[in-house]
Amino acid sequence: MEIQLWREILSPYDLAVRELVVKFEHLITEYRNQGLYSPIEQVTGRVKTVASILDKAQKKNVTAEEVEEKIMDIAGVRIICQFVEDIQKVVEIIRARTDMEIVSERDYVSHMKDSGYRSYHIIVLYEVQTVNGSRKIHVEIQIRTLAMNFWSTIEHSLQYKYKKNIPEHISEKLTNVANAIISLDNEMSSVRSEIMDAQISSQLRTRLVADILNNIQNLYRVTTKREVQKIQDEFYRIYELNDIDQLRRFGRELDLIAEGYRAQSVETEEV
Ligand code: 0O2
Repeated sequence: MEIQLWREILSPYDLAVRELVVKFEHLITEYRNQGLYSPIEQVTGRVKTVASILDKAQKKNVTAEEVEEKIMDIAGVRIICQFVEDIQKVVEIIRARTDMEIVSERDYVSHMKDSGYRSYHIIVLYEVQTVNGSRKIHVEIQIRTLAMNFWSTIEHSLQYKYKKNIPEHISEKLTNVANAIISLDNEMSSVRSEIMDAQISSQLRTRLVADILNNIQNLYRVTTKREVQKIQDEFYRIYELNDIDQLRRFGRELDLIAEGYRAQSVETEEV
């Protein structure tokens, strides 16, 4: 097949990957903006290289004409979670979506591959709009923890280096590491709620401080510099106490002050 033709073939896959990455990243933002824990930590995506498509086609006895129908992971999205429990949550999120249709699911998390590989795979059909009309594209979504991702990234590069014939002593080590990763994920799960609480309060604090600073900045426009300086000094004093409740209280007081100035300016405008 000509290079130009490959470009045309892969273009809708590229669009699908880019749209899906934006959509999943937006979910992270939504969770965090609502002060909630996000089961998704990171999202990446890629379109398989032509070389990798050709290798896979050859391995599976797939002709060039059958590639799009039979190779389901030309478009790939990877969702990384912090904890094993988050994987199921992400699977449920995907099952509930109306913008993608599940074709198949493979649970290599509960059923680890002989290689030691663990990940949850979902193949979906996803519709994209192109200049030639709409197209439904197969996309493989891989969902795994940070630890599983660490293992598979390393193992994948070794597979590449050794052309899938990883020496015995290395594959033994990889199996040991895969088992260590199961223990690591289990250990992390046992302190999941504490970690989630810590992350949520850190996010809340960051948002609270941003809101307070925003309010202080706006006050510069409506009151005297001296007055704002006093508020700012009070903010620094409370900030150093490292007490989220005091910070919250200060934020609320500042909201009331800002609200008061807003009301005053509306009255002035009306007069
Ligand atoms: P790449 O380079 O990541 O794109 P099958 O349907 O069983 O005939 P298929 O389509 O390979 O075969 O399905 P499978 O086994 O679910 O694997 C799909 C993808 O999962 C692979 O794509 C890898 O990305 C990943 N994967 C599966 N097994 C392993 C493994 O043992 N180690 C690592 N590191 N990744 C794995 P590709 O096309 O093989 O590779």
